[in-house]
Amino acid sequence: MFCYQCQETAGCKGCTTFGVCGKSPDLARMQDLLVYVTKGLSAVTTALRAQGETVSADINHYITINLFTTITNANFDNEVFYQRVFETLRIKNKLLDKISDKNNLPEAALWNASTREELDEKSVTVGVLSTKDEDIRSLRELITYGLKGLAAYMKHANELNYDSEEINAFMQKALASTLDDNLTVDELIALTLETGKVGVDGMALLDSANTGTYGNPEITKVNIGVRNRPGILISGHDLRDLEQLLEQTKDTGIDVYTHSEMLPAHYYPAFKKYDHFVGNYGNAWWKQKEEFESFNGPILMTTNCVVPPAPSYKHRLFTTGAAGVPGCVHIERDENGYKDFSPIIEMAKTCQPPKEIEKGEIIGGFAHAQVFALADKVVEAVKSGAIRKFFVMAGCDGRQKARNYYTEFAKALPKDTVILTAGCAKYKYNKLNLGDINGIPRVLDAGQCNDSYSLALIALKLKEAFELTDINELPIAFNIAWYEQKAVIVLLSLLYLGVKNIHLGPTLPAFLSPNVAKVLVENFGIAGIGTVEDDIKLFLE
Ligand code: FS2
Ligand code: SF4
Repeated sequence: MFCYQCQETAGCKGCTTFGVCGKSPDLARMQDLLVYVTKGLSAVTTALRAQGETVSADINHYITINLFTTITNANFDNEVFYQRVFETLRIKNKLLDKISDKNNLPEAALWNASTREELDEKSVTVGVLSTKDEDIRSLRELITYGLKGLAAYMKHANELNYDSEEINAFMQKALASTLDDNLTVDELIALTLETGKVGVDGMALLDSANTGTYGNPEITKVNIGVRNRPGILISGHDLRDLEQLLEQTKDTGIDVYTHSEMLPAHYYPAFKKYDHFVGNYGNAWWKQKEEFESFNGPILMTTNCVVPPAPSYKHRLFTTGAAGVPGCVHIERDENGYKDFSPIIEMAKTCQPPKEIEKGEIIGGFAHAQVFALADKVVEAVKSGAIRKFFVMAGCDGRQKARNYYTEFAKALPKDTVILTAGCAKYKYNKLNLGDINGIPRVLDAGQCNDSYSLALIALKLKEAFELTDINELPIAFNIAWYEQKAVIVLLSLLYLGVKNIHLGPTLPAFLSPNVAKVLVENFGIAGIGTVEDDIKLFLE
């Protein structure tokens, strides 16, 4: 196996014997094969569009979920990948009949198989290292990982009946382009930036889906303690799953708690009507082994990040959507999107209430509409000097010790600075009680990682308020933590919006070849992190 798609890749180079995340070599090669056949299918759909034909929403969605299942910590069930490869080939073979000229199609579009042995054999030949040129490989993977992140966001929007033919068509064209040996480094760099542009469109679509369905997030205090009734813990990013779970648990005597990236659900007006939606339990994804143990009740994982569960609570772990763990019950949607969560509810009734691990409240809900409502106050605080600088510290959390940098950085920031956050990165500093500036909390949480879009809108709004021509003239610094591929699409989107000098840590992606890294450094001022002391000095200069 060879995988270097996430920040925790072994030795900052690549996982070659077993994934640090728990991905086995067999799973890795089948994920590689699913990406390969999905690119092949995308080449076929792209050719069909060029012939003037339409591609159905079902096929677009199938491609989206294929990519999503290969994201770090989403799906550990190898059987799912065999099935998805077979189904992808079936869909593609049907479409191939409609192509008038097959001569220009890549090998991945024409390859076919009917037995598991054939899949096994092929899977070891189509991985990352099958692209020999280091720079081409780096750019192909950068684009592919950005598209995986975008696929995750599209899937959530699709669940709420929001979709975009332009985004789907671009994603498939870009996937097909990563198979094209005629593309030069410069052309692939241009495609990388275009991926960032469509990334903005994708995040905007999901923002419309979430806020159009559940209202605009508003300032909210979220309880982090527990009650004395049995509970269900829901994690991941899918708000439609949460809505269905809340509906189905009404009046059952069961409470519902969020974990990790589901915390921002509390900020949406639509979920406030549920008395049994009690609070947030625990921290970021990587602490789930201890926290799922002490929660005592069933846990529903709607997306990544899943940590392969310990035997002690594995029977209590359920998955849905793109998430999967062999041996755990997976709950499928029916053709109308309905999910029957009764096995989870029945189990919860037999469980002890959660063990309390903390008490108190945290505050959040500072997505674009809420911050725009406070814009006068914020602009005034900047003009008067009460706020000297904003620090965008969005992104991901992870298990590496080096990430304590972000806690120390937040603690060391001067009291006239404000942190803008989104994603699970927030857990490094959202319980530090950093105080407020004239009533504006010093940590403003916009929401999930996709709500980094809100942070970009807030920056653009400030640019307008201060009548600046360049976003980089604002008193905003970007010190972003990344882990998996959704952070890659967020990064590419920020680059597309013209944000310069982003610091990215705790380490730069292993998939950036020295030449590609050089392009990012020279054109965008991308940099890694140093010591807390040096970085604060640098940022405040
Ligand atoms: Fe955290 Fe994991 Fe949000 Fe990532 S829970 S690293 O999926 O997408 O952020
Ligand atoms: Fe390694 Fe990350 Fe790939 Fe898992 S996803 S195998 S940890 S690089």
